[in-house]
Amino acid sequence: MMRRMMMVVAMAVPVMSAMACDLKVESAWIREAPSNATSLAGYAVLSNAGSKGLSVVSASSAAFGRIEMHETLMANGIAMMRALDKLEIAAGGKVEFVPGGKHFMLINPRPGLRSGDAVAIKFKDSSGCESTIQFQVSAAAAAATDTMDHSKMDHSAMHH
Ligand SMILES: [Cu+2]
Repeated sequence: MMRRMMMVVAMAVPVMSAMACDLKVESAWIREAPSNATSLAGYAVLSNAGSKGLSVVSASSAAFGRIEMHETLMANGIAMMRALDKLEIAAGGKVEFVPGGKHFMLINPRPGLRSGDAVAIKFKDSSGCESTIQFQVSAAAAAATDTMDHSKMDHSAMHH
């Protein structure tokens, strides 16, 4: 009985992954950080190609212990971060994760991630659809797009 269950699960996987998700993730990159960093920040443009609203409910990767979705808020001139348990995207809408704004908090990174590396991150939306996106580790993208020096924010000390 157990063996039969396992077979069914294994056969279901290719069908799921071949299904096109309404969630699209583009311009995905991770800011390169010193090798002792306890968390990295990831950025991307997320859009909903479907005709109904969706929400991103989780992100995970073999390269990180945990991934959270954060937004940055200014309070009395100090940047604070808040964790989002899900991210809603309207039909046809898009949400940008950019330095100084929303970001993926990539906690406990695998050591040795360097500019030029690609890291797979799996997203799951509210319909159960999963899509795996390659994020490029980059130092150059950080320099080109940074408007706020997020790298000096001590993520590890933040309370969520
Ligand atoms: Cu954060």
